Amino acid sequence: MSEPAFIQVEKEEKIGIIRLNRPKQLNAINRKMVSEITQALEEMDKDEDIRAVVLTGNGRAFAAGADIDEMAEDTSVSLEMLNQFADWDRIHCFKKPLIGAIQGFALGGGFELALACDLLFCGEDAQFGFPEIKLAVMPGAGGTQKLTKLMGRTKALEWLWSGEMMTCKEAVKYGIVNRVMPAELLWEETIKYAHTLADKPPLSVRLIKDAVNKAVDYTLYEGMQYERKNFYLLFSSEDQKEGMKAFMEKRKPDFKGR
Ligand code: CO8
Repeated sequence: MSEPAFIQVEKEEKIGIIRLNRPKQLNAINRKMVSEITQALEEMDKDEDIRAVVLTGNGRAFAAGADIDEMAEDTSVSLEMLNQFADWDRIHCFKKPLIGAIQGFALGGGFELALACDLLFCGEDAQFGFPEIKLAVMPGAGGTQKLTKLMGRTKALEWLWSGEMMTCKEAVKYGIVNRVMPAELLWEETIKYAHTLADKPPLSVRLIKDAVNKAVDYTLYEGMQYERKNFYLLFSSEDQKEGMKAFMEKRKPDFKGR
């Protein structure tokens, strides 16, 4: 990947790190930034050493939304021709665990990017919301769909129509956020958690994510059939033999991701 302009990409042992890096604009998400995130994720998906990825923002916000300056002159036709959501869709194809470490604002497209993560850890200063209605638009990268699936139709409508920000405590109550902690502990705790996940057998981690994602859209019957296929699949891995052998030999397993 050539040097990205709007994100920073790092690797810490088995953890990939992506930092949104437009702090002066509160990490407002422009199109180039989305394609940089997508490209970084795709490279990390292929990197066998990386077992989990943490996504965060530099400065006082995670991301205050899509870049309003960039969108202001768009038309329906220009948006259709740009097909910018193809990049957003690719974020959802990422197979490894993606953990969001959220500080400050996660608004509009920034909230949608947070909702594209598998787990969200946030500092006590985090605030989430969809202020699009104040700009006479609406969420476009999955916000209406994901919020509704998380909190139910009536609550989602209330938040989306008001455009107000919810606190991290409200976000926990609605099942949006996994953990809230003092802002100064956010990074340390998120990385610590990512390392524990990185030590788990990677194929199990991956196929569990795959099956859980199906639960959102499939009927219970379809989901259970799908789960079964993934369950069988794991029995052709070396890690399954190693995991069960190590249990019987009363030793720590050594998982290779094969
Ligand atoms: N776009 C562009 N610039 C922004 C954005 C943004 N979304 N948010 C903040 N900035 C800029 C400000 O313009 C300001 O720049 P400057 O210093 O040059 O004036 C700088 O960041 C700092 O912001 P503020 O001075 O406003 O900081 P405050 O602490 O006073 O306020 C707020 C913080 C409340 C977050 C305020 O900045 C704000 O309301 N921002 C806009 C929030 C918003 O409306 N977000 C939704 C945008 S629309 C959207 O996300 C649609 C998504 C559709 C799908 C994705 C498609 C790509």
